[in-house]
Amino acid sequence: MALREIIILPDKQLRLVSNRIEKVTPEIRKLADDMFETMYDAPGIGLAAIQVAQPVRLITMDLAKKSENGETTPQPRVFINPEIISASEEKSVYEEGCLSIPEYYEEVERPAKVRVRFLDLDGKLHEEDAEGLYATCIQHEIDHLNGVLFIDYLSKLKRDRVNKKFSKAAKRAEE
Ligand code: GNR
Ligand code: NI
Repeated sequence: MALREIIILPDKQLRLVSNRIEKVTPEIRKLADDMFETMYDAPGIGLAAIQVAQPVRLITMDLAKKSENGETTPQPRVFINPEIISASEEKSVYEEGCLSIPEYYEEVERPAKVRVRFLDLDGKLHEEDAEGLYATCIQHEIDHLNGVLFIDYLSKLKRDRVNKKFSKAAKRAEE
């Protein structure tokens, strides 16, 4: 396993739409392994492949330490080509953060429950109902696969402020 570098705002790769995975190759397995190591090291509860600059529809997640009582508690797991196939009218608000937007947290409203379809590393198809933190996290990660960031749901004022802060930091780092 190896740590990979997490790309940070304003890296334009974060806006790419990632490609579907046609076949689980040894390269994809290695990527998933490295993503787990990178995610635990960060630490984070989820990671999309584009965050380590790989534009493929692959997500790692481990909510074990974060789940609240009574919530679905998925084990460390991999989602390949995940899709939201239905979402509740009911919404919930969660304070989100993103490893590609370090140390910035804001409340985001999303559907409270979603049904998600995905493949595992054995190419086996799964369908699951997600709620609570699991629902929030899988929506946040699938957004990454579509080039969407949680700041896109905030007011223009807040988003502009964040973008400006990270653009300035990137410019300073150049010098
Ligand atoms: O580690 C993470 N925590 C988190 C908290 C609330 C909502 C979503 C997340 S995902 C984030 C890691 C990350 O950036 N994944 O893309
Ligand atoms: Ni994120």
